[in-house]
Amino acid sequence: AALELRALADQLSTESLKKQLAAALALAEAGEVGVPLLIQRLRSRQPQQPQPVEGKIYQLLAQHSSQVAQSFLATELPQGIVTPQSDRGISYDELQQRLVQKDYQTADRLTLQKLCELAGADAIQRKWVYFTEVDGFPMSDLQTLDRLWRVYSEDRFGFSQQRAIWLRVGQDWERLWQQLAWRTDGAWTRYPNEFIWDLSAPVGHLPLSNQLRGVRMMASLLAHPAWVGDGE
Ligand code: UYC
Repeated sequence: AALELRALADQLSTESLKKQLAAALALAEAGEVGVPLLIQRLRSRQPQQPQPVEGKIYQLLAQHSSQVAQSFLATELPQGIVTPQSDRGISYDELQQRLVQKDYQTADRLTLQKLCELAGADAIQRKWVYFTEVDGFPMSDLQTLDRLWRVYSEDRFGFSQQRAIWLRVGQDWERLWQQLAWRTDGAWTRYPNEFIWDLSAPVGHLPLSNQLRGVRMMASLLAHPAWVGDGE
């Protein structure tokens, strides 16, 4: 059994994300004996480059009954595994907490709120972002938002995932909506109940960008220099 645990611990650092995630889950389900191995994986991480498996481990430890797990998180990583960077003094702590809890619906609303904060007082008032405001968004903040979503979603959600699909479909919006399941057979997916608020959603499904006022805001977001060179 000790050997099996060791093999699972090694699997936390293999190439395939799928295998990493499966090992993390198995170690969490192994009970108290798996916890030190999960903690070890977080302690040996590179803090500048948080990985999806580390987000998964953090989520598993956060919901674990183990006292060791709880005190490790509280003393060493109270905020989460992402150190948010903001050029505008914006706090991403609540967003990170919601994502840790997999409360993706609240996280989605907070993300729009953060985009409004990045755009300034007018956008906060109107509660949506005008497309011309997006160009001035700092890379650091957009990358923080994206990193948070990807790390706590098994690498499935986030703007850079939406961008990758958008490029793959030749920047064809109709095909993008289909891929994201934002539109099915010509019918818009209705907010909020028809959207999928868990990891069974297609890659890129979240965060949402309301298309009521056209595609220009999302076009500016997906074309932002923050993503260039990112997995292309
Ligand atoms: N809604 O259909 N959406 C709202 C989406 C459209 C509409 C919010 C996404 C099409 C109205 C969010 C899609 C459309 C309201 C989203 C979608 C439409 C509303 C809340 C698939 C009609 C309420 C936050 C592309 C044909 C009034 C927010 C209002 C809200 C998201 C209607 C997150 C991804 C074109 C009437 N829709 N939205 O942003 O002004 O307001 O909010 O995209």
